[in-house]
Amino acid sequence: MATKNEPLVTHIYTADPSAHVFEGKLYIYPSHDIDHDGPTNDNGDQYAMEDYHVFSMDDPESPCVDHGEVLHVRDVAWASEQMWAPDAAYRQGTYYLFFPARDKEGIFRIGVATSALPAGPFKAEENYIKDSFSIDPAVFVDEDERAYMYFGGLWGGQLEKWQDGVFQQEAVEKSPEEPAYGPWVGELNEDMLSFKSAPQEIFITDKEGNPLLAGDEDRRYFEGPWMHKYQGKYYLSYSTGTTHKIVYAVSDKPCGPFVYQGTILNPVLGWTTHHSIVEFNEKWYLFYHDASLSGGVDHKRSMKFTELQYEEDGRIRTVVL
Ligand code: FUB
Repeated sequence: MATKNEPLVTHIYTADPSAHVFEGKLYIYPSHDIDHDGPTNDNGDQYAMEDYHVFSMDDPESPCVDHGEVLHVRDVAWASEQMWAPDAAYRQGTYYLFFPARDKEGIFRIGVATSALPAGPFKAEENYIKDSFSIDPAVFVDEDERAYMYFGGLWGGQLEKWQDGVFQQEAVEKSPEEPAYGPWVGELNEDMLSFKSAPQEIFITDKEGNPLLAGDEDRRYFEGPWMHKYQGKYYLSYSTGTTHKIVYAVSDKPCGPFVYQGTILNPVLGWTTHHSIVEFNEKWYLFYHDASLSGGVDHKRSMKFTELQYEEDGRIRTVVL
């Protein structure tokens, strides 16, 4: 049986858990952390993942089942290495696994693979999604069936290198008083394999309407976006990276602008923090990871989950672990 706030599995390291309810069960799509021989640095070279496993639980009280390897980088024609945080979606009989990886030039792109089953195995498309870049795809299918991909991550995720629409290796990071980088969003076509139009940057402001600044490291976007809808409002949650928090912002529209609200999860053990939010049987759950099982080794993380509570006015209560 899965125990709350304990690693969901201990036979392998798992990170960046994206949870969904498919066919009445909880399905989890995490990264698969492994050992590496290379350097550890701000570029994230230590996150040298090569494949994905899919997991499921009949309900939050049930054991977490490993369905095995569902996609390996060797089977992705366009990718070279670093299979980072994935997500999954369902539309009209097909399950889609969205995943970032470096292409043959070392540039992070986002690919998609398909399966008839939520537990895979998945078959990757020949090329990455046209106009995709950076990392951490999170795909949200709205009640009207329109699907949006949120993505982007700073530093190793290369988001700051795409500010002029082309990859610029030498691009410098914004200064602290400039408006912060936002995550990007692109609506997907009905085939879920391509963008309907070019993705756009999302703006996040404070409650007075001022853009969050690049130096506001407690609140500004860093990586790991997630979108969920609660009582008709769109909740964009994300990692603040250097300050290691999961925070959120709210909008009336899926593409924003979003207004910053507060903290969902305070720092956990390890540099990275990454999450997803899902409703199951009228309760809400936060899936997240930390590095407790490996004794704090940043690139060997374990997925966990806990219940998420809302205040009556829709604010999310900061999780106490
Ligand atoms: O797992 C590799 C990277 O670490 C993810 O893409 C980020 O969100 C961070 O969790």
